Amino acid sequence: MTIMTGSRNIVILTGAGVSAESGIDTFRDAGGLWEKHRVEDVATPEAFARDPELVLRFYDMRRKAIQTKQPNAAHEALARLDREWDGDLLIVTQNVDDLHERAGARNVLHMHGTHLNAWCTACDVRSRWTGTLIERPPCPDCGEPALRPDVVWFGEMPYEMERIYTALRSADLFVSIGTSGAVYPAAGFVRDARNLGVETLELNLEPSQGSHWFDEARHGPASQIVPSWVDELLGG
Ligand code: BJW
Repeated sequence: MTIMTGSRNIVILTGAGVSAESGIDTFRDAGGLWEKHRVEDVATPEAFARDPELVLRFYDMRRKAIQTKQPNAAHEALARLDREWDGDLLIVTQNVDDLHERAGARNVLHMHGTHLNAWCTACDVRSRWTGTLIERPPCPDCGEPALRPDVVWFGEMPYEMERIYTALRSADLFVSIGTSGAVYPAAGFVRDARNLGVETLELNLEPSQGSHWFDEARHGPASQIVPSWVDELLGG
């Protein structure tokens, strides 16, 4: 099946698998983050209220690590598509790293937030943050020691849902890359897209939990299958 030849507006959802070959741990693969840390201990607002030091240490460690990583061929290919595609294109990433941007992509929406922001729970201002939070530094805006990682934990509302659904409503093609399809609402986008009559394509190492919902699925490492799909799309 060859889909997408007539596509003009594209929404791309990315997950941890797109950054795996850059050396950033995924969550649910063997050896992934949720094997080493319990979700309930580090990725809920209740965990942060109960043991802020544990949570801040977990995110400080990951914020430091991502700054040593580099975009891979999948990020580069998506940045090229972002540059050269003449329809609308939105990259909705669940990832909190900045590798799409460092590869040069411009139309990126971080629905689960970003490691490189701190969010002040006192004044609600977000500030770029590359250092640590464990020492409870003052907010650059209001001075209160009330900063938390600007990431979306379980039970919190992902960012910019309206903008995502607006893009899906005018899309011709929805592409899901490197995500297990385990976490909602992102895992539901494929069904939302189908209901809207949008064609759907999965690019993942292996079939995801929702693989059967896609019109087409291609399986393999993102660094290989994403560049070849982008070549196909831009060449066709
Ligand atoms: C490769 C590869 C390679 C590897 N190449 N591929 C019951 C039913 C339905 C929903 C719920 C429910 N109970 C609770 C909920 C809601 C809950 C939820 O979904 N829970 C599930 C566990 C069931 N969701 C929420 O709470 C969300 N909020 C919410 O729903 O608000 C209400 C709402 C209502 C209506 C509309 C809108 C909102 C919030 C979810 C927040 C998720 N946060 C995290 C942490 C972020 C910060 C951090 O990084 O620490 O986000 S959890 C974690 O999972 C992270 C990720 O973004 C997210 C998804 O993970 P991802 O990216 O898919 O990674 P993996 O590891 O799962 O998969 C990697 C994939 O890559 C695999 O398939 C590999 O095969 C593949 N791969 N190497 C290509 N080289």
